[in-house]
Amino acid sequence: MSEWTLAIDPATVRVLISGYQSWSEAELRPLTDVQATPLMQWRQEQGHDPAFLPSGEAGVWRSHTVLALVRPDGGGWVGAARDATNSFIHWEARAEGDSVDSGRVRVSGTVEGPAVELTWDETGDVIGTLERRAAELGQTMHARTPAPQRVWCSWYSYYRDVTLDAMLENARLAREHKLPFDVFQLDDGFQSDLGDWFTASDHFGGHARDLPAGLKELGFTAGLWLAPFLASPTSQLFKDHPEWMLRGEDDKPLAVGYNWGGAYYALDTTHPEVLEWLRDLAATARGWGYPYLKLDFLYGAALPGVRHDPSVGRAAAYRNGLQALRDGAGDDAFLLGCGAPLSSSIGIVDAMRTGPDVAPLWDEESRRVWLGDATGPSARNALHTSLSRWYQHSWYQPDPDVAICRRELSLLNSTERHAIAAMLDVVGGLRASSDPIAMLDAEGLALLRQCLEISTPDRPLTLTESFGGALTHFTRATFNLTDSGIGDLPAHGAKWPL
Ligand code: 9PG
Repeated sequence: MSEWTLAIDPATVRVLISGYQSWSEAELRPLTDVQATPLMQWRQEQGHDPAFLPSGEAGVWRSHTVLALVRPDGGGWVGAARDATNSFIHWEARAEGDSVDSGRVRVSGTVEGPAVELTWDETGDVIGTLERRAAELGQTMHARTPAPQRVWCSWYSYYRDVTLDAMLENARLAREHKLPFDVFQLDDGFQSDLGDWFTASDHFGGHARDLPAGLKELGFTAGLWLAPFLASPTSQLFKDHPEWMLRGEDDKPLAVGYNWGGAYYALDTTHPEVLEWLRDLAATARGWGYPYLKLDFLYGAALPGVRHDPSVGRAAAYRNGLQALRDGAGDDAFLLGCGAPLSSSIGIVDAMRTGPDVAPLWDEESRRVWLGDATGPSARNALHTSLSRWYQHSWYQPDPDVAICRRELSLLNSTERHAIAAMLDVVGGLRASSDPIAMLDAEGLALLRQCLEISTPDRPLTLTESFGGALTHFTRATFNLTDSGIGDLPAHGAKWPL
């Protein structure tokens, strides 16, 4: 463990943190605030690293891979790591004392896995130093940052009820309206069970391999969602290979989350047969005609547990599993990580979800505030976290999730839809939409076209001011994530362009 003590009044310091995986919060907050941690244990392992949870304490902030502390003059300190290939890096900043005379901040950096060098810079320019250290990490890990894709994704309007016909109908309409999508991506719902990717669900109306040819004819690349490290207890995969599962101390398969109506398990990626199966899965999807894969719930392979090969640490186990998928899909496949340990994926994925899911509603306050869980789907949570990870564009193409341009099937108002569009421009990564094209009127289509315009990532103007606990002041837009208007900025709104 490396430690530093800063002689500074904690009440004057802001902290910028990045949570463990795609859905975990990233925030810019006064150091003396409370870092929320989910009240329910199952939300801890599904949204965070259970081995290094958000503290839940006032004045104690935990962050993964990088951490920054900001003084009122915009200078401060940046902690980072030289490498995250096979290690997890845990940062903690702790406020002690509360006055100019006795106040100090203690910072620690701990590496789980093979030793890596940590950097700790005092700087007059936190923004620039964090960008530089992030870029160096990206270079060391051979980050892939291909051109951002413009993706239509089935999830946020069809959810698990997606059908082959709905995919083709939306692609046909997109072509008719000359919407500039590159990829049509089929999400969760086509498969018969979690882990049984090769057999179709009853309602899908076909097989996943039936889709790519039709999309190609319409001028689109086919994309497919997989949660390749997961298996449900009802799946054939689990029945055939119980010995492939990550286990708990009790030697039983470990429940790694609750979704799809119950608990699910994860594959043990230190098992050579599992790696072979993963290579085969990705190669098969590629063979069906999907050069674009959204690889979801990847955190499952990295959870603490009992593994076939106990000499492999969990960061390395995760990375080996991800590499097997890359090997199977081919070097020229486009891989989007999701629900994934972030820095551990650099150099293997092309793009990465950098926040929780967008939803057609602004905020779910009861879950976020009362259950301490801001990893749930909402426009507010997605903006909050993706904006606070702006510097990660040197690790992969950031994917801040979909725009929502429709008015039907949505509780978002036009101010909130505009704020999502502004966020997509500022983040400057992947563009995605899930709106049924038939639901878009002229205004909706115009907003969608705007959201599909590729831009370069923007930079923050300042870290010493923020509206709503996230990084909100950029050179191209200012965001108000609070529930009240601030000057001429409406609640849940963005001033964009500035
Ligand atoms: C498909 C979806 C979409 C979406 C992904 C992911 O913690 N959770 O319970 C949780 C459930 C679903 C979820 C994220 C978190 O959404 O982000 O885009 O692909 O899976 O099931």
